Amino acid sequence: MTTLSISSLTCEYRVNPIGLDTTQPRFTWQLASENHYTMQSAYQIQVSRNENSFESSCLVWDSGHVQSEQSVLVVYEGQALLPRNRYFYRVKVWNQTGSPSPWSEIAFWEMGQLSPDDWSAKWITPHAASMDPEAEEAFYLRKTFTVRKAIRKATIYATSLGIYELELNGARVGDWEFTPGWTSYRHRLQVQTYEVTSLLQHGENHTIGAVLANGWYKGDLAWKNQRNIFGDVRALFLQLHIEYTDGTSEITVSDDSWRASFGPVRMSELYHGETYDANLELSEWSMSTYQDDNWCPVTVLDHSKDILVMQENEPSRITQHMKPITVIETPSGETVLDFGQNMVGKVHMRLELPVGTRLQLLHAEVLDQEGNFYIGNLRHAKQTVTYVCKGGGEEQYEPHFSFQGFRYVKVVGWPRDTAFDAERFTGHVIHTDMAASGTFECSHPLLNKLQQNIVWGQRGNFLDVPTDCPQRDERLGWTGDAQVFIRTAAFNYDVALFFTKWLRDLKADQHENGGVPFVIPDVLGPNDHSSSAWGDAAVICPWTMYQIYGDKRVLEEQYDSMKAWITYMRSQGENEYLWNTGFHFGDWLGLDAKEGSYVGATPRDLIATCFYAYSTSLFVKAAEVLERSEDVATYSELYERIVEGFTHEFLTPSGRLAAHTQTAHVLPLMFGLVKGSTRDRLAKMLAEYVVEQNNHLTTGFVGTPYLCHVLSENGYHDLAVKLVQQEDYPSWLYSIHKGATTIWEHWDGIKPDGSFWSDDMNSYNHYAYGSIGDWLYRVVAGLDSDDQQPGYKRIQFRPRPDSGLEYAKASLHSSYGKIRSEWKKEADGRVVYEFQLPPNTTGLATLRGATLAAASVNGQAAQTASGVLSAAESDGELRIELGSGTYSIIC
Ligand code: RAM
Repeated sequence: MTTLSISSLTCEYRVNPIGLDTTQPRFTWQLASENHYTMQSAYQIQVSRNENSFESSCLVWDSGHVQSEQSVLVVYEGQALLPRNRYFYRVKVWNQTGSPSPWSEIAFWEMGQLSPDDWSAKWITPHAASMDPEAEEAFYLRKTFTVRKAIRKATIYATSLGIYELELNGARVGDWEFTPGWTSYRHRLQVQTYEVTSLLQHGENHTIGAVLANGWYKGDLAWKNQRNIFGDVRALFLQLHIEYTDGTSEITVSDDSWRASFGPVRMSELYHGETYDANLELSEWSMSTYQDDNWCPVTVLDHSKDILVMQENEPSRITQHMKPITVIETPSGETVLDFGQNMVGKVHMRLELPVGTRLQLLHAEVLDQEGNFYIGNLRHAKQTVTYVCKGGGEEQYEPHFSFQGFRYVKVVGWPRDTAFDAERFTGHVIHTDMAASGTFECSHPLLNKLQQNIVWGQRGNFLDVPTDCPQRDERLGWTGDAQVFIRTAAFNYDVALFFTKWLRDLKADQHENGGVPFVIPDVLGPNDHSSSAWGDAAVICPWTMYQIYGDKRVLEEQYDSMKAWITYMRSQGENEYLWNTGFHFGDWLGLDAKEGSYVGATPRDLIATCFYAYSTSLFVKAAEVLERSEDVATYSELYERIVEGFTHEFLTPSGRLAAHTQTAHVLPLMFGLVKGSTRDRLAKMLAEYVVEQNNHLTTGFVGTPYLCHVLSENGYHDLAVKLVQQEDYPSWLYSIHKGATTIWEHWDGIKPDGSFWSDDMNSYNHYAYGSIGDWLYRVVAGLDSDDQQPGYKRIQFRPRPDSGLEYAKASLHSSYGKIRSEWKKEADGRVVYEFQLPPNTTGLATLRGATLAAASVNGQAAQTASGVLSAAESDGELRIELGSGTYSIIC
């Protein structure tokens, strides 16, 4: 009897997405089966224009029976897709014995606008003669229109220069935050799609309204008091398509018939907070009954439509509500809410205070040594929300166009005669609404807390762009930070779309000579040099997307950008195979830095040359995947030369490294630049450097992500375990003893004596050192991918019960379904492993020190257990090839 069925259908990584602009969308499905070792041998996909019929006359594509194991990102190859049309699809598969599944449930996707010709909307902004275009206030824009027929479907496409919120007939449209998100606005601007049929059901007259604030487009950005980086005029761009039940349709657009006004949002800036005067509210302004006679005209702005792309990643949303855990009266008499967690988002308040009460909320990450409210590390970012009450009952408010990074909120202006009520405040957590995908847990409570802190660091800094920090006047898409953290990020959340979008921005902002700006979107340029390990994001990130999601399209899209970065590096050095010139961030914040410097002691030319080699090796792999054989040959040769260049410059003939830091040893080992006895020697030296520090690290941004990997892989796993379990300074767990609930920028953000690292660059929410998460998942729990069959089509289980722990477990929702890798030590010395592989995958479990004779799989002999494809011992390891299913292996 077959139990084969299909469980989760996605199109371009999303469930029933609307507003796609790819003309070759890709489908992914998961198989469900109760049998061990279930593989797909063939599939069939049908796509229909009609939800209720898959008759051939309705089909725009029938793949037919395709002999293939592919169940992830299968490319649509049917008729040309039309803008705004909805398509319905279903999938059927056959397993390896030829038994079919039933047809899946029906899923759909909907196309968005496909070309500049699909737009008739105009960019609109208030007329400068009546409203100051540079005003701090948010603009309110509105338009009333009439509908006389029964509506079948209504869809809004909208975007803006600045950030916007939409209302339709008095109701907020959608629950997305900070639309249209942040892209390289000069080249690319995302359009959001909203299905609004239900908001247009009653009456003939309807009103669309939009509120428009500065956002990333023209507000303060970066630390140099820069404004108007992308442009100096805010504008709205909107098109509403209404389809009637009689088959006709109508379009309403942003044009010069709209009206504009100021309203209650007096000031709103991403860094600085928001000022809202409820007495200025325009009651029911987005209803058709509202009189807008005193509103101003708008004018049409000449701005490109060629930059418009449909929304590419998940939107930002409020994903969690947090209540204060306590109210603190500080030594200096401040009233401070403690939310118990350094978070990113905004505070929602429910107030019942007299008219005119001016309440201020200031946001901070930490309290100072004395326990007072501390905002020194925010630099120029004010993070201040001011609300003026209108009185007369309960009023609710949260800022619209500003987010804050905070754990503590100082409340100023609460009336003396009213008892303070903390229950009236709720923290709203906001980030890109990626699906949570992985979990890691072990027997060490502080390591579990570390894992939680890493996840919170990711949540706070994945707000449309991977930012370094979410609180001070920075919050930028630093390439180096993104590069070191991406692999960890891809364990905790599904980041496929998030990075696909960001990489397109990287490509858009890349310099003509291949150089990569320090931050993406680029707001620090023009800058004619790039830094190693930062610019390498151009290669490392697409390659990681391929490893984790098996996504070849990302490689195709980024291929020229990857190549351009290699070309850039090649043109930099005094000789072609060494990068020994120019500015680099080096081993940023390494503890072996000279007094007063941010740059660790590892020579920058060594770092640059190592990354030059590494990126070239990844580029060769990408060229292999895409079958660009000429590039494979050319760049393999280049790689060999760089390795020679590295060897010549940095290694002594007897195999010692000319630089004496931890990071200098980590990089060549991690990137495979040294082999044989040189490798052993470098690993031994590295171990000695760690031991010399009394088993502590000295590494910065560049060495830290790889340090434990390199130790574990070269026979010093015990040392890696000691390092990660250190609790005193400097270590990962040290910060937890100092109260950290996120990852800090500096190992000594708060020093052992309780004082702070200086104000000038001290973030308490900086994910870079959270890159240790990757080692916890891949090494300690042993859940890893295999580049030969990427996207977890083949899974490598390499658990390490010799990690000084009683148990460890990791899980991951991959494109194929759930994967688990767990181990537990029993009192009698046995180790119990649990592995779970989703259908249509296989895996190899490599168990150190285990023997065939002493191992059982699901209670049976290893070789004969159901689902086991082979089992053999070699080099002191037991290797078991597994088909899909769940296995309990006792050794
Ligand atoms: C700091 C950022 C970032 C780092 C750069 C070099 O300003 O916080 O983390 O990548 O410097």
